[in-house]
Amino acid sequence: MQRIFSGIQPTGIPTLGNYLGAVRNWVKLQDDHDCIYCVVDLHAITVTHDPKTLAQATREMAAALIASGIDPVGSILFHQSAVHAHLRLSWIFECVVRIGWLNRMTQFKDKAGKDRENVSAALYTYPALMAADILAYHATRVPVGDDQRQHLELANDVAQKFNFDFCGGDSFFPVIEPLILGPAARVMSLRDGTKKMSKSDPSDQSRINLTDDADTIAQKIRRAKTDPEPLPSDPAGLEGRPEARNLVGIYAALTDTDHATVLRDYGGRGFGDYKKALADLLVDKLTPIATEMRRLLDDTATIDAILRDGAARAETIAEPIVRQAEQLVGFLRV
Ligand code: AQP
Repeated sequence: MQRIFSGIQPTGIPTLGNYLGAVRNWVKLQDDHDCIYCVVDLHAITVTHDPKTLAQATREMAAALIASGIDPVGSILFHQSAVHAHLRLSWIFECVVRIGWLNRMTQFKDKAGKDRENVSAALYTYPALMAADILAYHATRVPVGDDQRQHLELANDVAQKFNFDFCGGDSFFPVIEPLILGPAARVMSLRDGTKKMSKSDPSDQSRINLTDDADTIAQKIRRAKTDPEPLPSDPAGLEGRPEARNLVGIYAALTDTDHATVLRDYGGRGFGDYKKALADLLVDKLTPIATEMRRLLDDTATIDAILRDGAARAETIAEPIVRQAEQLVGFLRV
């Protein structure tokens, strides 16, 4: 079985974007892959964070993943800071990655914005840690949203350069294949169809959180930005209408169909009707997850035990791989 690795930052309650772009696919992949899923708390501190809430946010993210269908027994679920192999390999990769490669990363440009001189150095080198997260397990398939495609290309460049520099071209680190699946690989903000939906967006109205109740979901969808035209009857008519495209993509993803199928049913209709149907569908799909998440969070000792067990199992896989990488680099072992 091929090995899957993917991670999610405990930087807030997961959004519909995280769910449709990543987590829902993680759940499906468990059937026929060896899966390792990680709450990436080391990544979460690359931006300003509150140390008083990080541990609880990590538990909440683990609960959200289990409530969404991640099986912590059949798969491995753990938090990144508990397995030190990630950091050891990340340092090696920081020495392999070239500044010119990091300069091209659009996520850094988006997150740093105009305050570039003032963000952490770790936000800049984030893709080296991400490459280490995956390659410490020799994982070959990485399910992510479309926003992470560029980071995975960089991870492959890092692996290739490491193999060339330290292994005479042998493939010690494998090639990673991004799995970018479904019609909602990039869910956009409800307030601006050109911006991705993010859990740390300052506007709560821009996103659906997995814990939102039925009234909140209905209200956010009702207020979602749209244009004055009715829905088109085929996908070509979504061109230049980012908000309409986003709302259609969400419906398609939730019903496991595509834009064309949704537009066959709703083409020609106004957004009033469509938004009502979309809100009902969202409530139907998300309410069971929120309920299960609340139940799990009543027993934090069990969540902690799951993460501890996951970290021990993850370490068993990563430790020999990272030790071998250290040997290839030439560190003295005494
Ligand atoms: N809007 C999105 N549409 C589709 N997929 C998305 N993902 C994130 N946003 C969308 C996917 O979710 C996984 C976990 O993401 P992350 O938490 O590690 O980092 P992120 O991509 O930076 O997500 P956020 O929600 O935007 O977090 P913040 O606000 O903290 O930066 C990834 O696979 C990602 O592709």
